[in-house]
Amino acid sequence: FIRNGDCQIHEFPSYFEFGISTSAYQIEGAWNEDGKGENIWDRFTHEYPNRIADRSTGDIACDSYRQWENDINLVKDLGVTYYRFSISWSRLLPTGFSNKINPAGVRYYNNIIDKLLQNDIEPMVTLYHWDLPQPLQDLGGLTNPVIAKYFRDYAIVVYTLFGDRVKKWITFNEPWSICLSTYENGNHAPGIAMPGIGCYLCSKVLLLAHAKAYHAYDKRFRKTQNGIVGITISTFWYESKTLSEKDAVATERALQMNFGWCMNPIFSNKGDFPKVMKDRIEFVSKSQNFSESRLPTLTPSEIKYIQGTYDFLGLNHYTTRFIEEGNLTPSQVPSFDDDVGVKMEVDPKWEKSAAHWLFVVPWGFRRLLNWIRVKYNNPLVFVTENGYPDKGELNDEARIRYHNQYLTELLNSINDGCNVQRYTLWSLTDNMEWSSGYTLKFGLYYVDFNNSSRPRLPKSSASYYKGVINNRSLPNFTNC
Ligand code: GBH
Repeated sequence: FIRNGDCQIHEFPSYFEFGISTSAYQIEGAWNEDGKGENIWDRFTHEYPNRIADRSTGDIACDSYRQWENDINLVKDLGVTYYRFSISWSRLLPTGFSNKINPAGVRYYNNIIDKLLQNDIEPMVTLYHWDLPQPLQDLGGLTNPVIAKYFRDYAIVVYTLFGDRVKKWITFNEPWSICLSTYENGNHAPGIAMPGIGCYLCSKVLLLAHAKAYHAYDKRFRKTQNGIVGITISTFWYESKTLSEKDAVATERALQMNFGWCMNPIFSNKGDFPKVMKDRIEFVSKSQNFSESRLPTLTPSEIKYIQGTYDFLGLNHYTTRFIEEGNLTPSQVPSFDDDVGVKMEVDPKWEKSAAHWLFVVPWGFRRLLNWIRVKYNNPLVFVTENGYPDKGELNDEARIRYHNQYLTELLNSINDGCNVQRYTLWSLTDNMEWSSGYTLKFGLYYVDFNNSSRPRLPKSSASYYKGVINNRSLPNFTNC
């Protein structure tokens, strides 16, 4: 399904925009200052230091709560036209509920938004980048359907306060990561491992929460504010390891059960979870003696309510795996991996990164973008993250190579007819990489975390990215 030859365009089209991204918990710090409430990452890092690679926390992180002005100067210096950041729910609503708004939180995000606009940088705001207010977790977090309503209330507060100036909204960052890391393997806060059960409950609540926030915007804000609302979904690319029918079927199932899981209900014409996913989980659940599928049903009215709730797709993409058919005989113990039933592999020739999960496979990006074009009727795509982890080198040649190769494939995808209009590099500065703490660095700017004033220094990749943005083309365009 890749259409044309390579190399028809070397320059990014005039409509194409470059941006840079961060998230609140990973950069802000000031976890308990000026009225901010506790969130699940505060609680998790404080209570279970062992579960973070370097026993660190986001208590100070990059100190961006104080250094936001400097950070916007760094954003400005790159020459990007927009900045993707997230709002900390509990900085704005300390208890998570919308009856009490924290004025210092309002001030903080107003300052950021105003300063961005003064510098001709568009704010692109994520409502939920993994930092749920702790009181909502105490009620069951994203497995409790009532949280969908509280998320809508939070979204309404945010639209009301900032929607006069913010015109691009992302409801959730990465449902797949939220559901699996939180409730399947428990690697992320609040660290609840309920394999084969928690992740599916979470996905339904998350979809309803997203849809409620979307409809609220539609009904009450779109007319006056004139912005757009989407969701960011992440996925690896999965490539069949062989040409066999069996492996091709397994590969499609892997794509459907990872990416399609939350993509289908929102972006497909029919809505609902993918059929192959429903069938497989129902079959495995029954054979494990459950009375019904562990994947909750979406009722016809829920399907209708969720379907079509997007103005764009936010896509996070980092890496690729090869797929083979797995052992399809269900084990006695439920788990997501067992439900998917495939074997995932990497090619030993693929270049490694500092993260065990990330291999450099640029061509997978183009395959993915084309698969989305074909399967989902060529939606408007904003790439909301793509990044490379290393140990923090200032002369970060490997990061430059990674981005140049992935951007080459993005250009090829545009040439193939994919409607990709934005590329957002992850990330502005080195930051708190969740369970990996400060052991993995994705920044264009180095941050000295041993120095209490957290000085920033540009890496080589910062000038590389500046050059791409300024020239609107890639150095050493190698695909020709
Ligand atoms: C993004 O997730 C996040 O949005 C961002 O906050 C983060 O800083 C960035 O990536 C870099 O990681 O250890 O084998 O269980 C990317 C998708 C999903 C990648 C979970 C790592 C864990 C793999 N992530 N995955 S594993």
